[in-house]
Amino acid sequence: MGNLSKQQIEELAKHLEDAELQAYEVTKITDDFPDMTYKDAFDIQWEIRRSKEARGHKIVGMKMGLTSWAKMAQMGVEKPCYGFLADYFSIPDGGQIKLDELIHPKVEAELAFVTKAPLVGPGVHIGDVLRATDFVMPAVEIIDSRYKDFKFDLKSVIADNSSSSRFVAGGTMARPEDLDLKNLGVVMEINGEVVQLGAGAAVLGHPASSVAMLANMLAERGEHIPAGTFIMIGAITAAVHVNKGDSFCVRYQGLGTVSGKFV
Ligand code: 0L1
Ligand code: MG
Repeated sequence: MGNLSKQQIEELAKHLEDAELQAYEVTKITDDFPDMTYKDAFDIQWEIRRSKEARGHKIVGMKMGLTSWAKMAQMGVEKPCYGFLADYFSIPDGGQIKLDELIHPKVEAELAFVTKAPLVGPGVHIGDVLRATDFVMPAVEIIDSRYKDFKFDLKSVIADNSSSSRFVAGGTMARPEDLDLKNLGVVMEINGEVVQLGAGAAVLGHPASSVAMLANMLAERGEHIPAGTFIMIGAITAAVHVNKGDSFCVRYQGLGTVSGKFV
C-alpha cells in the first residue's frame, strides 16, 4: 500500500535524481514524508529508472545493497535493499572515476553474477540461482548516497536507488561450480594499504542467496530477473570513504583484481 500520490512520487524522484546528477546532498525524504511506505519508496526508485530510460539511458544491471552484517551495522539498517545500474555508472577496470561528479563516494568489494536463464520469484533459492548462473565475476561498487553524511533510513535509501552511482566489473570470470563462493577471499587496498578483507559468506551466508533475495523482492512488484542480467550481490566488507587522488585495488581469490582511481 502506498500513501503518496503519483505527483508526489514523481516530484520526489526528480528531487533525488537532480541531487544525483548535480552531485549535491539532500536531507532524508522521510523527514518530510514520515508516512511513506516501502511501496512508495520503491515507486520512487522505479520512477527514477523510468525517467532515465525515457532520456535514452540503458539499464545494464541490478545491485543488492546492505546484504552483509558489516554493511548493515555500518549504516544502522537491518534489511537488504536493491537498486538498478544505468549505462553511465559503468567504469572500465583500471579506469578513472571523476570525483567532482559525485558527493561523498565510498568503495565496496563485491561479486557479480551473470544469469543465463530467468529467475522468477517468489520462492527462488540458492539452487535455482546456481543453475541459472552463467558465470561469476569480481566487481567493485562506488556508492554515493545523496543524503547528507550518509544519514538515512531504509525507505529513504531505497527511494535513492540504494546509493547506486558507479561500478567497475573485473575481467576474470568463472563458473559457480569452479568457485568456493562461501570461502572466496577478498582484500581491499587503498593506495597500496590493506583496509578491508572478507569472504563471500559475509553476504547472507552465501553470495547466491543475495541473487535469490533479489528475485523474490522483484516478484513483489511482478518483476523478475531476465536471462543475461548482471547482478552485484552487495558489499562483502564495510564501505571505505575515498578522496580525490586515491587509488583502489581489490584482490579476489581466484578471480584477479579490480582497480580504479579517483581523479
Ligand atoms: O551495499 C550497498 O550497496 C549500499 C546500499 C545503500 C546503503 C549505503 O549507502 O550504504
Ligand atoms: Mg554495494
